[in-house]
Amino acid sequence: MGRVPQILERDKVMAKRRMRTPQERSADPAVADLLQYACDIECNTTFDRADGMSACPIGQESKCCKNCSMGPCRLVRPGQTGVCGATIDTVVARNFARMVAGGASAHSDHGRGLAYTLLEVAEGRANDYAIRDPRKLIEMAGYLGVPAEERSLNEIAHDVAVAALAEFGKPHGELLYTKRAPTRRQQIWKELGLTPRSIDREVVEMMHRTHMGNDQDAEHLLDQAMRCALADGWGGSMMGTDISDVLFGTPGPILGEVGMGVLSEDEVNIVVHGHEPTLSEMIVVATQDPELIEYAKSKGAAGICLSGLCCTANEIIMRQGIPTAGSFLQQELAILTGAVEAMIVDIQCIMQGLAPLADRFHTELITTSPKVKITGATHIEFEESRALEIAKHIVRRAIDLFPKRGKTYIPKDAHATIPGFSHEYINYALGGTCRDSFRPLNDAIVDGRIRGVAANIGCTNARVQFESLHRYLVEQFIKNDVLVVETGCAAVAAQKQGYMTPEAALEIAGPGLREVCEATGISPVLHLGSCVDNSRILTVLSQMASEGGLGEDISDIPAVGLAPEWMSEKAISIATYCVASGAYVIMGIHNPVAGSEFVTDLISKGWESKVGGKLEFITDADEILRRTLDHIDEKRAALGLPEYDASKWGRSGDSRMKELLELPIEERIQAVYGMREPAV
Ligand code: BF8
Repeated sequence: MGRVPQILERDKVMAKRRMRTPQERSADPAVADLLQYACDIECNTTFDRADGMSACPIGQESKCCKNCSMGPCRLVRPGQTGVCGATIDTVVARNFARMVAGGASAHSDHGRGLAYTLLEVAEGRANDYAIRDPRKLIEMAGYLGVPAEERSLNEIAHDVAVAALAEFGKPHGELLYTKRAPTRRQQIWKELGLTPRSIDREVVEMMHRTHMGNDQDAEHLLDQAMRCALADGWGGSMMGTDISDVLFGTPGPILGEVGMGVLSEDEVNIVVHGHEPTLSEMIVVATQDPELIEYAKSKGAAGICLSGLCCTANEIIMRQGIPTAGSFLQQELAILTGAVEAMIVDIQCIMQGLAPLADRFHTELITTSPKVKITGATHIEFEESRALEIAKHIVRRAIDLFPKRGKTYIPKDAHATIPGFSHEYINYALGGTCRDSFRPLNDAIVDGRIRGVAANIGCTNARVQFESLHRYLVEQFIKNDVLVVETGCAAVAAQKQGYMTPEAALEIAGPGLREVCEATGISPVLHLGSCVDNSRILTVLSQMASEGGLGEDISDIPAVGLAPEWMSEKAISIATYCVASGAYVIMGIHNPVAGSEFVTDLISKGWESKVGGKLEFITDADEILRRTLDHIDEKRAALGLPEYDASKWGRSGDSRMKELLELPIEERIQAVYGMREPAV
């Protein structure tokens, strides 16, 4: 056991609280090791701050309203209302709805940024970028009603970008991408008035309706929360994913490495952190520039080592194979290693604690987005028209810091992974070259080799042991023949467990899932990308529904969505759009609507009878597992599928996978996934 972290001078006020040991704070031993090191060198991290300050019990259950200056009102006694008379149900529903609006705005503004980049590329004003997946561009054109025949790629890209931007604020009509949902789902939305009109409109209306003196009916408020979330999932996020694929390539399987051990002892370490691939993709190019590599050598470094954190990491590992240093709660730890010359951040999930921490080391924290400045950080604003020039400037600054590097502490922790399972690649992997199709996946579920699907997504959260829920649940799912798909920080956890390699199938997957993995070469846990790429899960589910054999709607599929360690408003928006799309979603940590029994019931049983999906907050890992498997089995029964029976499978004797696993990993990737298309 490690020592209990020391209480730093400025935290003495917290001294009465028990601080967790590093092992209690993290299920990842390498992270626990770094937390011990943080304690040894007296560095304060998010874990110390979480231990030192309890979550506000009133706010935690949404029993506080601060939407006007007659409050804030704390509704802590039965029947108590706010000064304006707002009931607890209204207050709780409003708070939840505002979380949805916050999350939807973040994802969608990210998508808007990409649409502007596409426009600049089409107009010849961002020449460091190119259209790398023309097929996807033409597919987008189809969804957005843009003519593609006998037109140049730039002409199509221009009109696609303009049409995408119009989806944010068009005065009439409905979001065009909602047509990608199964027909039955579209009907449900239409009947209930939930089809989003335009993205900004739904977010603005949500904020308007939660302003003092407006919508004061919990159910009505939460209907708009669903419409707002749908504008994120089937709008901002989905277009963000598509445009990223158009500009940077649609991902396919690629070899990567994950863990803090990807940081280099003798090279210049540059860590990119945040969400937008526009910046990180240019940093990738700059770090591979021979001139800059020579410059790094002139400063005594062996070269340049680029790695990623959070969703930026997901974006660049699945397209370029750039290693991932870690997820959300590892951002401070990366700096703590003393080995990072520059941490380059753009938007979302960036802790302000990074700035004072960087001050203790030689690390430069560089903000780059016009939307994000952090006091104490260096701001170098990124412009698409000068993308590579700016990226090179930033890399050069990082190199200049290498001679100032002091003592380092990099855990030996790096795990092989094969990310990059886009919708298109899953189609290929499971369908085969001549029959792009989800048929074999559906068949595997129908016959029971695959019991069902779990989409385990979302954040890590300093209030619970780091990755403990992700690690436990994903392992149990695959042991129980549940195929797992992952995005965001959850995906980082599974990669560190080694579950995104086919070896995991042989080692721990249940017998049916193992047969499918053996036959197709996929791993039992598939990496679908960043949080914006949860939209890929929507399109995968839609195609499964329309493929046949699993009902006619997303709500019929034996699948569950989970965010057991969520922390951000984006996670709430994702959960809400998944539920509104028909999915059962389980989130952990705490129930943010616990203040109202009515709202808690409404988003579970109420939403289930309304839209077929439901949202529940459950903290116990075994209960999450039980409910997930029960739901999958109930959906199987409702479809008339055979009862799940593990004893039927696992006698295939297919030795091809074993042979392949003996090959060096690069050769194996070529042999199993050799169809990965090079970037155009
Ligand atoms: O968008 S999973 S901590 S990094 S919010 Fe943030 Fe949560 Fe990570 Fe990506 Ni998503």
